[in-house]
Amino acid sequence: MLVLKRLIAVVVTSVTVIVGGAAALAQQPGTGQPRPWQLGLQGSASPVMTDIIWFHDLLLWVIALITLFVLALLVVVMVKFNARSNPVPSRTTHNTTIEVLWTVVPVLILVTIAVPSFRLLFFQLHTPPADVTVKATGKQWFWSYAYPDEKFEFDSLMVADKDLKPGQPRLLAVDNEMVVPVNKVVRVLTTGADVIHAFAVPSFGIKIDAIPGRINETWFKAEREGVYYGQCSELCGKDHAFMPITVRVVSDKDYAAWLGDAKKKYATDDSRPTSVAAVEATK
Ligand SMILES: [Cu+2]
Repeated sequence: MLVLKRLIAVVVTSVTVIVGGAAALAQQPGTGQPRPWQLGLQGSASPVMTDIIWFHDLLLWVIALITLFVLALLVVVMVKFNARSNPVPSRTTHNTTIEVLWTVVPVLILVTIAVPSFRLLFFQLHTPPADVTVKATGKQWFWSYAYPDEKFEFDSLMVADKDLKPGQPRLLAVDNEMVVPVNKVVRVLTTGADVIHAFAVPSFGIKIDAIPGRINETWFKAEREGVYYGQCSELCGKDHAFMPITVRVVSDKDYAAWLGDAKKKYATDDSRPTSVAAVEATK
């Protein structure tokens, strides 16, 4: 018994130290970008991400309770039914009640999980009528954003360490940000120009492959103004880690002003077919 007590004491102490230390180090999760020593998901800035966080927390409770229950069963077995305290073991092999229970209870738990899981899946996959459409093309190794309704497109490249301005996070900031209005449904179309990339912005709860030769679709509705960062999330070559995504969410007025500027700044010459322009650009 002494050994068991010491063992329990060691386990309890180490769990307390680990959990306490992690909690002390862990910062509140940032919204829009990660924080050093952050635990958990990034904060939510969209309805989909709010639901993802809720579902994640629900699952955490379910998993924790099941794990504790199994641990308790194991401890009971170890204490009550070891060779010393229970020298003559029972020869029971079947118990209908328990067999029905351990089949039905897990099924009920899975059904309880499945209902909110499918609801979230449909919420993510069904794009509501969009206010703004942005096409994000993954390229080795940067993103291009096209606003098809406004007829312009621009490239978005990572800011090198030496050029970072105060407040710009390393490896996440870009020169030309994708800009969208606040509280509007933004439809994001993704494709790849060379290999498979993936467009992901954690605070919006979106992550979708950008595949050459096909268009994928996802959506988000940013509920607060601010700057939100993401990264390419499909290993796409040597500079995969250096093609971040920056989304700036602004008011309707600022968005209209940005659109006006952007149309001039990124104006495409419609008189030439784009393929010819692209070939000439490489010369
Ligand atoms: Cu990529």
